[in-house]
Amino acid sequence: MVNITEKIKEIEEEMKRTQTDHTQEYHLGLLKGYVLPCSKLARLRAQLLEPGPGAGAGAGAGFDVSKSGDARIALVGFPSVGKSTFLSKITKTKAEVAAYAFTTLTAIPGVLEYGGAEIQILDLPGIIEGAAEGKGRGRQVISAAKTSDMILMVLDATKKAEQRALLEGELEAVGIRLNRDPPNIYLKAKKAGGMKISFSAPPKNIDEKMVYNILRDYKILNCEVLVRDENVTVDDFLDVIMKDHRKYIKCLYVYNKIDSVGIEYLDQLAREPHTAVMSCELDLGIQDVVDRCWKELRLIRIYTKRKGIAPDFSEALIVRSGSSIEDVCDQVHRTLKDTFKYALVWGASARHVPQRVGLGHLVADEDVVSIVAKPK
Ligand SMILES: Nc1nc2c(ncn2[C@@H]2O[C@H](COP(=O)(O)OP(=O)(O)OP(=O)(O)O)[C@@H](O)[C@H]2O)c(=O)[nH]1
Ligand SMILES: [Mg+2]
Repeated sequence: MVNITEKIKEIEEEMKRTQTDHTQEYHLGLLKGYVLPCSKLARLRAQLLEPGPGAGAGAGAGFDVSKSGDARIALVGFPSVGKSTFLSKITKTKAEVAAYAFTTLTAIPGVLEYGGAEIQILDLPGIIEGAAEGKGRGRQVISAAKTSDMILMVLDATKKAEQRALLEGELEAVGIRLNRDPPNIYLKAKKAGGMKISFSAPPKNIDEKMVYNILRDYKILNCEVLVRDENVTVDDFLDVIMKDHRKYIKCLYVYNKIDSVGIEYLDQLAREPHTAVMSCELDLGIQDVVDRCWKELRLIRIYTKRKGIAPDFSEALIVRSGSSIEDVCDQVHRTLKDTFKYALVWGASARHVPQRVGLGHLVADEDVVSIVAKPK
């Protein structure tokens, strides 16, 4: 364990010292004929998170909290930024709040009710720089964050602006990619036939030879590669090769304690992408943060209705965005589809209400659906 973290440190320092970007680094590596530092780094970091020999006890294991509800949001941030205060505001769970750092020592789950949906909110201990390498409870916190559908990064508006980049760096180091899509590269390993590398457009940051060398570095000697994006970088390639260790998660950056900053700075923060501002102390902006989370999760609430009875709005069926009536049926019961005749839909997805639709109809948030079965 110590060995791996030490090796990581060494390479990081070497990379800092030589100040090469990864493209230059690649050329240097080629000349000298050794493995690229950036790819060595990627491999070591993956090793660090793998359970098993050499990784140390508990590596990669999160806190023991079972998932519940329709989605999970993890609260990630430095100590004393107000994560537990926020949890107490939006759920019935009371986590300990205090002015000193590391008040929360384990994962504390709470339930946020949102129009009939239930979202699990995971309050986590504060993390510090070096968390990715195992400082504090960093690795456990990060593992828990990795299991969530969304990360709510709580930041202190009164602290230096670098905190956000620092925290992002920690998450990046363990393979979490925030608000990004996987690189547009098709890579399929084959049994034989060598490497077939093609580009759908001339690439700007890499070339065929570089791709060849990275793949060879990972001993992927027989494969088919299609790069579909001209802006792909060496790092993107590593992400595709290490795809089992990468997780693409949505993130909302939330600046708390805006009661203590000037209006101009506040305005600047609020305009950043994927960002919301709040004050738990003054009860400002909390509902907006909750609404933004709901939007980012892109879940759809469906209220079901029986003939002649008003729908129950306190309980919703939750489906992912882009779902159809068929998905709604599957959510109710595995065999419901077999007796399905048609459905009646009230709400945003209906052209007129109620609209009579088939299994392929796409539903929208807060639709009311009544499923009509074939007579037996
Ligand atoms: N001024 C101000 N202080 C706040 C606000 N929200 C929380 N605090 C204070 O910040 C301190 C830390 O709050 P916590 O909720 O314990 O912070 P935490 O992020 O859970 O901290 P750890 O568990 O140590 O990681 C407490 O003294 C809170 O009263 C806010 O909106 N404004
Ligand atoms: Mg706390």
